[in-house]
Amino acid sequence: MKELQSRYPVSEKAKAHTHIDAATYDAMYKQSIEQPDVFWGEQAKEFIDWYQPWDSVSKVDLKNSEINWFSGAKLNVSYNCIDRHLATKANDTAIIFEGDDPTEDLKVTYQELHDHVCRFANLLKERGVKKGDRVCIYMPMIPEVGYAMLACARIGAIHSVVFGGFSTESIKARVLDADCKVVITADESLRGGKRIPLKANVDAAVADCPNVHSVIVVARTGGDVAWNEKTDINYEEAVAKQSAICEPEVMDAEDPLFILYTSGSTGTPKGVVHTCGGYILYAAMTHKYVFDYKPGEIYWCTADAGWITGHSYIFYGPLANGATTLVFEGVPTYPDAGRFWQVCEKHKVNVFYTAPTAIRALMSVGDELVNQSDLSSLRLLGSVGEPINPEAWNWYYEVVGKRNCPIVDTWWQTETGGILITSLPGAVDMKPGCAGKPFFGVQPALFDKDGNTLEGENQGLLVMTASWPGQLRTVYGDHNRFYQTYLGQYPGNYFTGDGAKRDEDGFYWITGRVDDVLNVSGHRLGTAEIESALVLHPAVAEAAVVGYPHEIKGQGVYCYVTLMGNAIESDELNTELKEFVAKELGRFAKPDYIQWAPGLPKTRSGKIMRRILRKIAENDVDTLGDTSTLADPSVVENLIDQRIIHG
Ligand code: 6R9
Repeated sequence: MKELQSRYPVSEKAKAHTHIDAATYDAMYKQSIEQPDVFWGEQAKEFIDWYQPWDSVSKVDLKNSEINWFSGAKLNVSYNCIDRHLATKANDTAIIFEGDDPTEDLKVTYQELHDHVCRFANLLKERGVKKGDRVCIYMPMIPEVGYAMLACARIGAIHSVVFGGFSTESIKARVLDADCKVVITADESLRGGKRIPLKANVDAAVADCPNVHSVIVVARTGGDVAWNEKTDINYEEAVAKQSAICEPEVMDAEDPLFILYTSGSTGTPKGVVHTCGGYILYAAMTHKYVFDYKPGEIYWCTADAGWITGHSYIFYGPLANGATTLVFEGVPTYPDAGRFWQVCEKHKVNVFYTAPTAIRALMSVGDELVNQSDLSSLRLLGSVGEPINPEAWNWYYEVVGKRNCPIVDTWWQTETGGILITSLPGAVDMKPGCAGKPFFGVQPALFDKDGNTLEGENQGLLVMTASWPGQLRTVYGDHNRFYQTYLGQYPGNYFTGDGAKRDEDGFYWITGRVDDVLNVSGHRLGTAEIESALVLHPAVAEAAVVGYPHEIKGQGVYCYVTLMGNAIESDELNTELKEFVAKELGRFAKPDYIQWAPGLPKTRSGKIMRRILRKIAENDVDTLGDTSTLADPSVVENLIDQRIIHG
């Protein structure tokens, strides 16, 4: 492998393909900052079809948590993702489905997508779903998850997609928080040849959700499921009776489009709310420019629909642009660790967007499986979810992209709706490990913890000093929490929760979360959530959870557990507690290590000193820092002695 360069200039090939060259980027960025309303007004006309124009482009007051884009304008997101393409693209492929089983695939044209979505929308209406109602979607990665989302958008219902890897408890909490009355699910999902009982998980969840009156069940595997005649609806039978015409509901630009729950540093997950107009504009525009998407190209984002990346860059952004988007049901390692590359060859994928954790895992099995597939269709590679370490970047660039594909390292969040910082492929040089430069209209700044602006080459807390159309508008049911979490810390600014460095060229390098949020295989997990799950177990008195660097997952989960007086430390209990967390939260949250902690290091005021726990978990015990505020220093010595040394 060639030596890693610290900077890769924009290639001639990328320049020849791009919508946005360096000069255009500079000019457009300048206008987007100096005349945001003029800029966004023009973009909104170019990217989106509106039933009625806006009264004002932006009405934003971050200090008072008021964010409005395109007030007064009317549109429908499903119309923008489907109907408007029918005149020219009815027979073009909208969705390529690639099943878990490599022999199973399917193409869905825009006309077929239209008909599926309309039938589904009519079914929802028949079940009494109206504009503004919340619908929970807990589905495998099959085209129907997209139909369900777009059907909600069509009738103005607000979807809340719950990742198919979440457990019963997580579904229940989300259904109750948003008071969803309808749940859309499947009998089972298929991942890596294994069946996961989605319907059974929903059944257990809705047993405690008295307002759920309908559970719509897609038959994915045909597996046996319990059937409740009062609530359960067989999707295939029910949609067959529906008309393939459903007029889109005329929505206000600021009507909610969806809720998506995400982990924070405290309390239960927050229902991030995105609205119709600003979100769809931002998703469409970033999809076109960041991936330099051109009509006819095959685009594949490997995320799950249960995360924001699946929302914005599998469904909404690509479909708004009339793209062909690939929906993959399986996992990167089934039937073998060459699956991603086999799928790229099979469907002649041009743009491939995945996460560093997947890249690291596939890198660890070697180059051979990559080289067995013909990857000559690839034009551009993307990365999202966590910082990509330069070694993984280099492998992605050399072995997967054959030095022929730019890599876009895209930094963004559930809350931002779309990509905020990245290097536009035809305009900005690439630096491995560096997210790059702000997208149009995005104004990053670095603050110290007191909110002073840090100028020039510097490192600090990453904030946004101005709004952009894709920004979240509130936390569902708790506008005050929205303010406290994002806007109140540095009034007038959006606080990201991430730290960053800005280099001499004005490029941003994300250093990771500065709060108690872990990033495990690209999944956001609050340490507080794992702690709350642990203390639900009768043997656990107290728990503290920290992250540590993990070669493949980015971060691993390390727990310190203090048992109840009558409980006894044992390997069996250790395993049981790990399984308990997996059951409460989902398998991806399963702790890597649990260390028994007779006591936890606390300040005299009783605050757990996580800084010390992190050091011990990282096996970096020589520089514990200031320990003078510890109530009982012997606690730390014990934890150091008993620490788990991992590879
Ligand atoms: C899109 C998504 C958001 C958090 C974010 C940051 C981390 C995402 C990144 C990245 C470095 C990147 N993150 N992309 N860190 N470089 N390119 O992942 O949303 O699940 O809400 O996570 O992920 O820490 O704050 P979400």
